[in-house]
Amino acid sequence: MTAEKDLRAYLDKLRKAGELFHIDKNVDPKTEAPALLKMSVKRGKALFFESITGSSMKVIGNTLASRDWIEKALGCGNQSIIEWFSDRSSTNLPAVKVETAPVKEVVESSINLHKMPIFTYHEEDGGPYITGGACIQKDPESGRQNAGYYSLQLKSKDELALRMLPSAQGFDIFEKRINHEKAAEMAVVIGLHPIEMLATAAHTHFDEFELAGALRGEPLELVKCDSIDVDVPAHAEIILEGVIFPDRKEPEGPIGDWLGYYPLVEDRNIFKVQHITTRKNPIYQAILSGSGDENILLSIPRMADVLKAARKAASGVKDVSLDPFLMICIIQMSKRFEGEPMNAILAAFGEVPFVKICIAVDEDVDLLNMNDVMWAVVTRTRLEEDTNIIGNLMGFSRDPNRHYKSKLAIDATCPIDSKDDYRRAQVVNPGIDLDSYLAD
Ligand SMILES: Cc1cc2nc3c(=O)[nH]c(=O)nc-3n(C[C@H](O)[C@H](O)[C@H](O)COP(=O)(O)O)c2cc1C
Ligand SMILES: [Mn+2]
Repeated sequence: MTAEKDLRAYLDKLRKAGELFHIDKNVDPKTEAPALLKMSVKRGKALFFESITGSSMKVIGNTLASRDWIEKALGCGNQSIIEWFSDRSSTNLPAVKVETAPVKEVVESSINLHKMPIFTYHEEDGGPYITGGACIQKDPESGRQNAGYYSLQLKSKDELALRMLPSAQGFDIFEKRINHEKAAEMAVVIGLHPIEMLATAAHTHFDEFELAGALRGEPLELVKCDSIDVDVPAHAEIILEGVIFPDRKEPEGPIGDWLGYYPLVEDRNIFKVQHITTRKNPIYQAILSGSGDENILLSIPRMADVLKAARKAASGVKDVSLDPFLMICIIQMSKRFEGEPMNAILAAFGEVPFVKICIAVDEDVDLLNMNDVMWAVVTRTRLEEDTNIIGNLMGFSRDPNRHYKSKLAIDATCPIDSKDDYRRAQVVNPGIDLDSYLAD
């Protein structure tokens, strides 16, 4: 099954499945929209805003809604989305260029970002932020494109402060362009289908849109920007074309993040928008930190990476789960040798810098249920023998303890030689149908 081409067709599917809330009323982008979005996240639904004060664009938030839904929507069949992502991402499929594209339907006659529905998400945020913009640049040496999500803080009608951290591949490309004395051209793409969203968030060393093609099972269609040498998805909703100033920086931040804190305000390069094209009646995409969107974008590509790495490091790895908001990774395995769980855990730390705690569990533990995982930790871990604190690894820059670079590894699997002592007590006939016994 191939996925639909664009965000609109995906939203129709969400709507038909009853997974999309719709608000017709006019809503304020600071005092109402983010809080409403947060409510919809709690209920696991996407939220469509028909009317935002000060803008004629419509907005979609919590696009990816929930893992269950996205697994169904992308047609992963009987595979988990992690296995699906892991299998498909092992090859890449180059994009095809097209001459005409829906995203060129409208060319904005003047640049005024204040007319876009850019939300201010948290009480102490430094200003409105574009959080759902896939930022695309071309490597001047290889000619390959790179995409990543970097938040952009609105500074004026045509300028944004670019929160592109030095750890991003995009930052290297920006520096290379400057060193080659090329303009640091960049396109910001808003309004993508979930497949392109997942590819953009993935940590890959080749072109993210080739990964998108592999995930889709057919090449992605790209169209050339009008004012810069960058190619963008033809079926996106909005394209901001522009240039990053190499030598002009302004304070950026704070913006409340997915760990629930405000990171430090820092000076960042300014991105100047010089050209805007959109589809007719464009749909802007808002990503709230800590939302289902962020959870899925930060976890699914990374879980696929951990699955591959852990399977190389140890035998019997069945599944992994990753909660980015808790910085915890769980590896479920059927170990053959003592020590294998620690090898798998070290592989996970190597793959994902934001994992701070990694726990290995046996196959009889439900890795999506944190209570079950903690049950395994308290009943199966001999704390002195089965845990390691590993120091001096690369930490995570958004951890409020920025200088704290240690990680906790917990082997919560049963010792092989006394496995029988750890068998779970189970009621007889656990799948019995209670309803059929209840009085009417
Ligand atoms: C919603 C969302 C917002 C993000 N915001 C930022 C950000 O502001 N700055 C940043 O450097 N990375 C941010 N990231 C992480 C990067 O997008 C991610 O690391 C990506 O792989 C970077 O791609 P690159 O290494 O190809 O540049 C964000 C990720 C998501 C899903
Ligand atoms: Mn990249």
